[in-house]
Amino acid sequence: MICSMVPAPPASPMRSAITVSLVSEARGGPFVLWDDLEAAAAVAARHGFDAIELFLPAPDAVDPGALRALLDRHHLACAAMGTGAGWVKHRLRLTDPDPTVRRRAQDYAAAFIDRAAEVGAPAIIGSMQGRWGEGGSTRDQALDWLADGLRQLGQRAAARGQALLYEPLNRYETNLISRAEEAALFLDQHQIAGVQLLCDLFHMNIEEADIAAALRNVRHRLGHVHFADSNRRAMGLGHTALAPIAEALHAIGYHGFLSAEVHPLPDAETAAACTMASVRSCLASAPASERKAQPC
Ligand code: LER
Ligand code: MN
Repeated sequence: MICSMVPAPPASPMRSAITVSLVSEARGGPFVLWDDLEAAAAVAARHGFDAIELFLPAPDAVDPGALRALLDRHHLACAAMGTGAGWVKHRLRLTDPDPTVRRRAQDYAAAFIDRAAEVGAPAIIGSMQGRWGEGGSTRDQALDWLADGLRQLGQRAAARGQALLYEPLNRYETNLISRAEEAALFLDQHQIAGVQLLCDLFHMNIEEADIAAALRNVRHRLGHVHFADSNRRAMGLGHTALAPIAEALHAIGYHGFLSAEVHPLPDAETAAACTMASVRSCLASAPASERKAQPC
């Protein structure tokens, strides 16, 4: 089947996005489009995406006016901005045992929140959440620092009309919180306002017993979805069953982005086309359907 032949579905509150990385240190990471923002926007628009999700090397790496103009030219939104450069370039984490490093991590993430808000987007706390145990920190200490950091950053985002997105990561990337329901409970118990969950279907494939049930159970906090198949290729190129996930997203009235944070395999064009085909099948799906996403 040729992915581009899948017809556009009826209007849905869920929207499509594709990732763009300008961070050379993240080379080999799960981003579809690389290095050239102008070219990436053109590719995203050509495939019919609603938005791009940006992974920038610094909060001020792109001029917000120029970025807005580029987005407008291609009728795209900015779905979100990742803060991961704080970790991959500067080794900054919200749970570092050194209070000076925690402060710098807060300031760095805050600058991303401000820049993202200027283009109407939320920032993401993913790898900047860190881990416990390094430098002698306990899990409880690290979770307290994470709660403090998310609370302050969530307030900052809310003051700018945005949510902050907090992303549970799989066990190989963090030892803090890896499951969506545990993450929602953590935010609820600490009464952390202004923070929504980013559920990455790749991490969930590793950590959750039932991805669709987990999505239903965090409906009150769900703000963004990284739309990836089991092998972190485009949805449709692995073995994740899309139908129950689509059914859950419809059932909870999810109205955020389905954003392709996947490897550009076998190449970026195919990853983009397969993602769009799967997004369309998700948007058009009958709730009870048990269909797998159409492979390309
Ligand atoms: C990393 O695995 C990931 O999923 C990113 O979205 C974290 O920022
Ligand atoms: Mn992710």
